[in-house]
Amino acid sequence: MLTQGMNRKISSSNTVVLDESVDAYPVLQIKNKYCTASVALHGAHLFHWHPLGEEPVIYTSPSAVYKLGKAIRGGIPVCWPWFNKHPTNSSLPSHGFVRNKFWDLTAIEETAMSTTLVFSLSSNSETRKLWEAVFEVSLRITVGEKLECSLTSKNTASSNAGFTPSNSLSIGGALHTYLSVGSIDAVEISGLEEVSYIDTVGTEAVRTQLGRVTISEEVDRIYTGTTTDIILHDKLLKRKLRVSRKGSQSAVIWNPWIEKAKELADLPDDGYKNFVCIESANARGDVYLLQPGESHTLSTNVTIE
Ligand code: TA6
Repeated sequence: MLTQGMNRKISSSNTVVLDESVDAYPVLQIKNKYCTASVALHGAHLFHWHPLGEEPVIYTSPSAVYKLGKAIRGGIPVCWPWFNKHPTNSSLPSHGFVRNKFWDLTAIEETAMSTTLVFSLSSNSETRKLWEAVFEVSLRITVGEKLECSLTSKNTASSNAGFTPSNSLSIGGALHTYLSVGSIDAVEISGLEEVSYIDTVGTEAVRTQLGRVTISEEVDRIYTGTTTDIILHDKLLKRKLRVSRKGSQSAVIWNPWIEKAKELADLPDDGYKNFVCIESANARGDVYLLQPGESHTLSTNVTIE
């Protein structure tokens, strides 16, 4: 899990310490001039970001599970290389498999304004049991006054055999960001007005967003053909969170509401009141076909206004 090289990077940093308080589950605790943050090596999973002088921005369930093979309920789960169910094989894990594996810490970069952690995960015999592909995926997380997260997928197959269907990669996924809210009935989401979306609650239907998004029932929507910033207006906390995206033309808005929250063992029954997911995604038709040597970057940035 943690190599000597990783330990050296951590011990020579000024703003990152290793937290091993959970057995076999290393967490990197960050504290710099502008924020505190927590990132698990498991899933390269940021699950806490608290800018100084602000309410925490990232939501994590108090019932979250911290163990190999189970993604933390909250934070920014890295859903990759597909979003939600695999398009053709429902026996494969929902939201892909990298959020359930330990990544390598490959770099720590510190400036006066921020701390950046870089993680990577490459294909191996384990991943090939799930997905016959040769890849490297890396995640850069930068925390300071704002949060920046970018996921780069690279097709590292040899191109000796030319570009054949067997060595091209179809990449989907999402940065599945859980944003803290004062109370779910006191938020509005702008930036998606008039955008078409796939409503996946009940019988799937395609609809158009009329006005701002408000949450007063289960919401599970894939907005399509959109690249604009999405803004969460929190009337209770009196703040706006701006989510800007790159490498994404689909965005997901999710809140489980009452019944679905009860079905989630790692979320309190009333947990739905305290978050909404605004996800920078490559969902449904918004996927990228990478030939050997090609890469794609999906990013999400969160700023407080
Ligand atoms: O992003 C929305 C969604 O696809 C919902 O359908 C719901 O399943 C959510 O992700 C959480 O998925 P998870 O596998 O983390 O419980």
